[in-house]
Amino acid sequence: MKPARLVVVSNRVGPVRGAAAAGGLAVGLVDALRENGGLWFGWSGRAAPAGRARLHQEVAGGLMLATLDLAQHELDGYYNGFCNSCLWPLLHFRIDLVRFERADFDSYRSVNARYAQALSKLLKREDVVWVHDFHLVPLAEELRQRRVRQRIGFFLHTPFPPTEILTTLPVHESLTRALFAYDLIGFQTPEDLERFRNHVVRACRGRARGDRVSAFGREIRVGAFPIGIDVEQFHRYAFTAPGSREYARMRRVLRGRDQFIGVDRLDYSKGLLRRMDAFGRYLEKHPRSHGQVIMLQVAPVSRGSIESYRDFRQELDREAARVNGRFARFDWTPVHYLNRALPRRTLAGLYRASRVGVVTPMRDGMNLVAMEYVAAQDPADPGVLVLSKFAGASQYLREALLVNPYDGEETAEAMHLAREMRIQERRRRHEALMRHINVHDVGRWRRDFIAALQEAPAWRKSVRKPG
Ligand code: ADQ
Repeated sequence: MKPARLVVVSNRVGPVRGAAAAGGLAVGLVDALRENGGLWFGWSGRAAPAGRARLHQEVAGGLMLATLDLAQHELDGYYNGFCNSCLWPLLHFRIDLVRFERADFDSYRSVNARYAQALSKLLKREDVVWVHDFHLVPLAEELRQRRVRQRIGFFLHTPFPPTEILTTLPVHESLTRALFAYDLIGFQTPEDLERFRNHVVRACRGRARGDRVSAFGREIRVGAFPIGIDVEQFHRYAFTAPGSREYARMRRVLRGRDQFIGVDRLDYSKGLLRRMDAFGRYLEKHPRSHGQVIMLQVAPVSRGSIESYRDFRQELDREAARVNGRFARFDWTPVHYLNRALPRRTLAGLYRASRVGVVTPMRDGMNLVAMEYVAAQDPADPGVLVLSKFAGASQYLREALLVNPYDGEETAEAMHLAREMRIQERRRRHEALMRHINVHDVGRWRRDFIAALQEAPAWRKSVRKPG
């Protein structure tokens, strides 16, 4: 059954027309909206002077877009402050990097209230509302206070941390209570779901039975909905790449060398420092690889205005330079490092031209790069994926070479095994990985979530008191 209208709310809206080029999530959401005649609501991406923050409405590619400007002080408090300097590290188990400021939390609440105020006026009676990610936890609670009774679901793209970590946040109860204003909460993996259930029971005196969780006087539905990629689109790019001039150039540059590839936003959760270190260990242990392999790391700058990100970037520059300084020869530079976003077609070609995909985050909700790398491979001669045990994707992509990214020796050894792996085993693993990626694609993710949201019981003010 299709909802009368789907309303998607996410911090960033669009692009709609260039969604295929932006890739990942944008494609999945645009398709969901197209199927369900939808509205997409969120931040405009612009900072406006205080008091002049406006709501923009437009029709783009057949969809309604409604976006709000944020004032600079809101971007500082809500976005750079509470979202990216407090919640993001906390959700990735990095209490050491968390910077909690009550003023930032107040800003987070007030931006969510402002979003709710604007959105509540746009909603129709039969709408189904799907809210995305940690920027917007209090949105449903704010909407409920404005008498919104439609079904509202929430999907968390990041991991859900253990209760011991979450409860270090002084406002954890306020956030958990806010989650109970949704009708359905979706997580990436059964492990995240289990940690949420455990948190509700241990920290909130709630109850958890199957897909029902109750606390704060409400019972809601929960589930694991693993996100996937748009496989067809990636195949199209990767399978046409070998005929292109750009691809021929990529091969020429390699001159028969084996390429290891990493593609990540420049974020400390992605494990780039330890990956460089592991690559250095690999080179040290396998001198015969010298001159024969290169590591291409593509890492566009992300959240560059936040101090911890700037520090991290400098450290990474140093680490890449250290490996190059130690091993490079006049005719061979082992680490190639690009700080840029690339078009999807180029990315697909680079994946395909790479013998090993190195995806080693310290912690990650899912990780779409791992799936993109596999989907881009030539099934007759596929490359090998080295994947962190701490990415959500490792729960599903069991035939990758799974590593503990904290163990540099183990990661280096996996790089070696990946490069040396015989073709029969590469094919066997690739086939098994593709079975998951084909079945659990982005279309299935959104259809499963929307169906579960529609089946969730309608909002009632107070259901069961936890007993
Ligand atoms: P991210 O942390 O952004 O997403 P990921 O899942 O790897 O991580 O997705 C990144 C996307 O950006 C991929 O589609 C990738 O191709 C693209 N990308 C990265 N570097 C690029 C570059 N240089 N040029 C062009 N494109 C680039 C969050 C969570 C993840 C979760 C996703 C989806 O942190 O855990 O998997 O949402 O839920």
